[in-house]
Amino acid sequence: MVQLDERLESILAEVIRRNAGESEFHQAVREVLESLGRVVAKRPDFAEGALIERICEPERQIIFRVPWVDDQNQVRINRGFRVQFNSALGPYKGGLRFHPSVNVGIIKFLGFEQTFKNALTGMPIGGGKGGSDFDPKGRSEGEIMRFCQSFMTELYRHIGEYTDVPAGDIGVGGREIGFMFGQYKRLTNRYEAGVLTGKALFYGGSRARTEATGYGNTYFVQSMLGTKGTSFEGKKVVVSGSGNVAIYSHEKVTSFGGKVVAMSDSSGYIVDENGIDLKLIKEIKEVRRARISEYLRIKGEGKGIYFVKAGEGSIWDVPCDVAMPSATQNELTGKDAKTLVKNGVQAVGEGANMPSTPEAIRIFQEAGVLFAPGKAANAGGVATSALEMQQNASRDSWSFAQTEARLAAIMASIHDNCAATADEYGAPGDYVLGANIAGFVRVAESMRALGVI
Ligand code: NDP
Ligand code: 2IT
Repeated sequence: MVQLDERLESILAEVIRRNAGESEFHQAVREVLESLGRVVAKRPDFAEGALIERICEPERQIIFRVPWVDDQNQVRINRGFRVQFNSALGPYKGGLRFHPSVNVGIIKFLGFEQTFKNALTGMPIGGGKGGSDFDPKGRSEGEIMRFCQSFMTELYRHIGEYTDVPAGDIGVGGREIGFMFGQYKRLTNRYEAGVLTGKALFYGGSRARTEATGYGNTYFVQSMLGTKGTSFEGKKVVVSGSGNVAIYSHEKVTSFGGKVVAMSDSSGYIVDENGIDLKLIKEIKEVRRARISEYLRIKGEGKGIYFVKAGEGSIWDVPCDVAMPSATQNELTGKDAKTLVKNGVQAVGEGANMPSTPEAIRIFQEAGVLFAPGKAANAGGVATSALEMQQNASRDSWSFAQTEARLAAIMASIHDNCAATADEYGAPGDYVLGANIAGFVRVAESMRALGVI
C-alpha cells in the first residue's frame, strides 16, 4: 500500500468515518488518493478549497422501497438506489445494477469510479450509478417486467435527459432497459429517448452499444500491447464472466487473432483448449439464460473441454498471455495475480469495474505486466452511451461502422491520454496513475470553474 501524504490521509480517514462499513467505496477512494499525491505535489492549488473532499462526497443519494408482486401473488420488497455522484461535466451518467449483493457502498464505489471514467472519455457526462438488491436469476419475464416498472415508478422523478441518464450494468440489459423506458414514457407522457441508454435499435438505441464495452476493452489492450511491439495475434486469452462485457470481449479478441480459452459465471468456469465457441455461449447466455456448465453438456466430455465448479479452483489458474476480468469487483486476488505472473501473463485489461484487488494490481505492476484499470479500459460502454445520447438529441441514427469508428478513436485517445499523463507525472507505463490523474484533473478543473459546488 502506498503511504499517503498527511493531507490525503486525513481526507481518506474522514471518508471512512462518514461512510462506515462501505469497504468497496473506501477501496476505490484510496486508490484514487494514492495517485493524487503526485498531483498535489506538483499542483498544490488542487488541494485547496476542499476540492478533493467535495469530489469524494456524492452530490445526492437516493434510496427507495421497491414493492412488487411475484408469480405466486406474494408481495416482495427490494431496495432501490441512485447515487448522483458528480455533475460538473454533464448530466449524471452510469448504469443500473440488479444483483443481490447490491448495497449503498457498492453503488457509491461504482458512482465514484464512473465520475473519473466519464471524464476520461472527453464527453459531456457526469458520474452516477444505481440499482437494486433484486436478484433476477430464475425470475420469469413477467416478474422482471413488474419489478422494472415498480423500480421506475420511483426513479422517474429523479432522472431525465438533462438530469441523469441511467443504462445497464450487471443484471440489466436491453430487456430491462425496454421495460423501464416503457414505464418512464407512461409516467411522464414524454417520448424522451435520451433518458436511458442501451435501448434496442428499433426505438432509439445506438448501433455498437451492446458490443461497446467488450470491444473497447479489447481496443485498449491492443494499444497497450502495441507499445511493446506486439498484438493479440496468436495469444491465449482468459475472459472471466459470460455476460455482456465478456461476450463482446471474446468477439473482438477473436477478430484480432487471439484465442479465448476460458470463460465463467458465478457457478464456475469452462475451459476449451480449441477456443471457446462464442456462438454457443451466446445461445446459452443471451437466449436460454442458463448456467455455463451447459457448454460442457452440449459439447461433451474430453476434447480439451472441462468445467470447474466455483470454489474448486480459480479461472486465473488457466495459463494465458492476456487476462480480461469481466465479471465483478475483487474477483481477481493477489493469489490469482501471482499465478498469472508465474504463467507468463503479459497484459491485463479490466472489463469489469475494480475486478483486481489492490494487492493484485501491485503484483502485476511490480512484475512489469501491462495493466489497464477498468475506469480507462471499460470506458467504451459509457462513451458509446454518450454517442447514443448524441444520436437521440439529433434524432439521427448512425451506421455500425461509423459508431464503431468513433468508439475506436475514443479508446485510442483514452489510452494515449493515460500513457502521456503517467509520463508527465514521472511514472511511465503506470496506467492506473495516468487514468486517475487525467480523470481527476478534468473533473477538478470544471468544478473549480463552477464555483463552490
Ligand atoms: P452481465 O450481467 O451481463 O454479466 C455479468 C457476468 O459476471 C455474469 O457471467 C455473472 O455470472 C458474472 N458475475 C456477476 N456477479 C458475480 C459474482 N458476484 N461472482 C461471480 N460472477 C459474477 O453484466 P455485464 O457484463 O454488463 O457487467 C460485467 C462487469 O462489467 C461489471 O463489473 C460491470 O460493472 C462492468 N461494466 C459493464 C458495462 C456495460 O456496458 N455493461 C460497462 C463498463 C463496465 P452469473 O450470471 O452467474 O451471476
Ligand atoms: O460501468 C459502466 O460504465 C456501465 N455500466 C455503463 C454505463 C453507461 O451509462 O453506459
